[in-house]
Amino acid sequence: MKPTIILNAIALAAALGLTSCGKQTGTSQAERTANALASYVAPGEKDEYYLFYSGGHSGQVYVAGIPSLRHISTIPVFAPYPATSYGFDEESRKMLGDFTWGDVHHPALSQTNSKYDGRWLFVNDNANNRIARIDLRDFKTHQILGPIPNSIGNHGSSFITENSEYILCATRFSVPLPKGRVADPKDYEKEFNGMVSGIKVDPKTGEMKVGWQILTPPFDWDLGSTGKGPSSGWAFWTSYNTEMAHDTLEVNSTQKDRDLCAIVNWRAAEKAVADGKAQTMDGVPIIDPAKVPGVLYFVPIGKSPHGMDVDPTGKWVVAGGKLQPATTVLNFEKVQVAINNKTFEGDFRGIPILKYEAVVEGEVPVGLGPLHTQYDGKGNAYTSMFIDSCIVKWKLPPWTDEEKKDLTKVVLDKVPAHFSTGHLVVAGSDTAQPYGKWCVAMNKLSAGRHINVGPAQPESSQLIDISGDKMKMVAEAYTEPEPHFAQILKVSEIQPAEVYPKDENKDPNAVWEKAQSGVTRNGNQVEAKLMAIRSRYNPDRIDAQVGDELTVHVTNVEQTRDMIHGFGLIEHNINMVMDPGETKTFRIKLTKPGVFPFYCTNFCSALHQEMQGYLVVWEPGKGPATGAAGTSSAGGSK
Ligand SMILES: [Cu+2]
Repeated sequence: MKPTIILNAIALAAALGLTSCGKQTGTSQAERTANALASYVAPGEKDEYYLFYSGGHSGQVYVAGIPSLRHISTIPVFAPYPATSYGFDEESRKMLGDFTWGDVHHPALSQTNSKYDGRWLFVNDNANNRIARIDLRDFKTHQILGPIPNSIGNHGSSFITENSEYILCATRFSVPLPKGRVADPKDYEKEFNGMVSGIKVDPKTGEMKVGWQILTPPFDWDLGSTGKGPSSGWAFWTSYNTEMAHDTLEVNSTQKDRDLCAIVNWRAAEKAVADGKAQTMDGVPIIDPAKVPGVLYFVPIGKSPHGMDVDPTGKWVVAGGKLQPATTVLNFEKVQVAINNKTFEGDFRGIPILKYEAVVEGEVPVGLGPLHTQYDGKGNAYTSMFIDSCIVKWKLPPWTDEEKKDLTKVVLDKVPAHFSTGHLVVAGSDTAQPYGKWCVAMNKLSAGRHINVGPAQPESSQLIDISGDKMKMVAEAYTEPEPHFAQILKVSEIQPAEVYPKDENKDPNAVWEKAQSGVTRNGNQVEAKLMAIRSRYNPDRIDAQVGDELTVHVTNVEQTRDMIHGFGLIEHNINMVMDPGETKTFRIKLTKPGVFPFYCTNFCSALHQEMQGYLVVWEPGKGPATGAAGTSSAGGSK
C-alpha cells in the first residue's frame, strides 16, 4: 500500500470512529460493582485459570490467577532467583551456565491434538538463543537448551506444533554463519543469514534437542504461529527488514510497502532431512530451501508486520501490519491451491512468492498499529492496537458479499487499553478449542495509573470480559518487566504435585535417616549430607579447613505440603531451598577461616528461627581430626 493510500485509510478509519480509542470514561457505581464482582475471588476461593506470562528481560515467567489477576508465583527460568535457590544449587547453576539473564518472550503450553495437554510450558530467550522447558507437575524449569547453533536472536519462538513434535523458532537477527565467522555488516545482503529451527521434543520426557534448520535470507523474522486442521504441518512467520538494511533500521527497513512473511512446511523439512537433503553446519542438518522445493514459501504482507496468528480452525492466518491500519487475512485453502497451481508472483533467491491476490481473503480496517490477533473459537478475532491503544473485536470470514464490499462492517467492537497495548491473550486461543471468556491485554506502559513508585514504572495488564457481544474491561494489575505474551490454562486441567514422594528421589546423596547423614573427608574433599526436618539440621555442624572443597547435600525429608526448608550460609553467597522430598547440593572452595552459621531461610515452624548450625572453617592443619573417609562431625541433633 502506498503511503497516500495509508493516510486515506487512516482518515477513513477515523471517520468511522475506529481510531483514537482514547481513555475509558468514568463508569457508574453499578458498573464498578459489576466489574469488581466479575474479577473478585473471595479469600479462600480460587481462580479458575492460570495466566503464565513472560517476564521479558527479567528472565522469568510469572503465574497469576484469572480472573483475580493476582500474582501467585514466580518461575525462575533464565535468571537466578534466591527465593527458590534457583541459580545457587548445582543443578540449576549448571542449567544457567555462563548466563545470568535471558529475555523471555513467548510462552507455549504443550499440546496434543491442538489442545493443551497440561504437561509443559516452553519459553524462549531472545537474548541468548535458548529455549527452556518448565514442567507443570512442579512449576519448575527442568531444561534449558542452547545457545542454539546458527541462530541469533531467538525472538520468533517458541511456537509449538499441534502434538508438541517441535518447538519452532525463527531468528530476529542475522549474522555471518556459522557463528564466529566475521564479515562486514556492509556486506549484509551477501554474507548474513537468518534461520528457522525445528527443536525436537521427546514425546515422553519433553527433552529438547535441535532437530534441523532452514536457511533464510537475512530478513528480521518476527512472530509466528503453527498450523492445525487444513494447515496441519505448516508454520507461519512475519518479517520486517526485507529491505535487508544493516543500519538505521527505523528508516531503512521501512521503505517497502510490503514485507514478506514465511510459510514453512515443517513436515517437508523433517522429510528433507530424513531423505539426506540437508548439509551439516555446526552439527545441525541445514536445509537450503532454494535447493529443496516445497519447504518454504513467501507471501507479501502489509508493511512492517508483527504478529501472525492461525485461527482455531486452522484455515485463517491473520497478520498485523504495524504501519498499515489493517489486518491481513490469509486463506490457507487458497494458499494450498496457489502452491499446487504455482500461482507465484516471482521468487526471492529461489523461494517462490505466492501471489498476494490469490491467497488473501481481505484486509480488515481495524485501526492503527495492529499487532497480535487472538480468537475466541466463536468466529471472532481480537487484535491489539499499539497506536490506538485498544483491543478491536472483529468477525473472521466467511463474510457476506455485503461485508466483503465494505470490511468496516466486520469490525464489531473496541475497548480501550491503557497504554500502548502490545500483546494480548485470549484463553486457549492457539488451540482448536479456545476457552474464550477472558482476554488479557498486556500493555507496554502503565502511564501513571498506579501509586507513584519513582521513575521506573511497571507495565499494566488488563482483564477483558469477552463473553458478551461487547467487550468489557473489568480489572487491571501491574506486572514485572516485561510481559510479551502469555498462555492461559484452566486450573482444573492439571494436578501439580504437592510434595516430591520419597520413592521418586533418585539423588544418590539423599539422606532420610540420621544414620545416613554426616560429614566425610577424602583428601581435601569434605562432603556433608544433611537432613532437614522441622526444625533442625542433622548434623548441624560441619568442620573443614581453609583450602578444602566443601560439598553439601541437604535433603528435606518432609512429606507435607508447603513444608519447605532453606539453607543459607552466612557470607558465602549460598542459599538453597528444598521442597518436601527434595535434595539439593552446592559446592564451594573454602578460602577464609571462621565460624559461619547456616540457617533455615524459608519459614517452616514455630521454631524456624532455631533451625541453624555452624560451618567451622579451621586454619589449615587445625581442627578436629578428620578421618580419610570417616564421619568427622558428631555435632548432630540430640
Ligand atoms: Cu526450616
